[in-house]
Amino acid sequence: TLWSLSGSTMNDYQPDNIFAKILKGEIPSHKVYEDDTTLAFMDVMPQSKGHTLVIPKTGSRNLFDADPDVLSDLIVKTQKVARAVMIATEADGVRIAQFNESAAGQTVFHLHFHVIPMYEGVPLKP
Ligand code: DGP
Repeated sequence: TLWSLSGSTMNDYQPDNIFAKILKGEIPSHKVYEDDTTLAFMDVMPQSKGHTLVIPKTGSRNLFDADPDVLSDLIVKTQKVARAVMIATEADGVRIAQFNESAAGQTVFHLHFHVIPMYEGVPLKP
């Protein structure tokens, strides 16, 4: 059986997080894709050339509290964005990353997928 995650701070969505502000237009971003449910924009601290973030327009803290329908849509949109990023950057591959909670490296608590272009022989920036 699975332990219940309810009642933990992991369900806590803070509507004033940076990505919520980007969605509301309160903070500028370099948008690369947008539709009814999803926004993709350039990461301000890119780990490689073309590093892009894909986020749902609805609020989830991370993978744990995300609605399955939102997640399904988000991965399909991430596929679309990853293909476009591959072509635009002429990368040799793409890494998809997603972190949950601080211990795992999550710093912005609005669900997102990283689309990180990879170039043969080029290490990621820290
Ligand atoms: P994570 O560690 O998975 O929570 O990644 C958050 C990413 O968000 C990190 O790579 C840096 C990026 N980031 C933080 N603040 C901003 C911002 O204001 N604008 C943009 N475009 N990206 C941001």
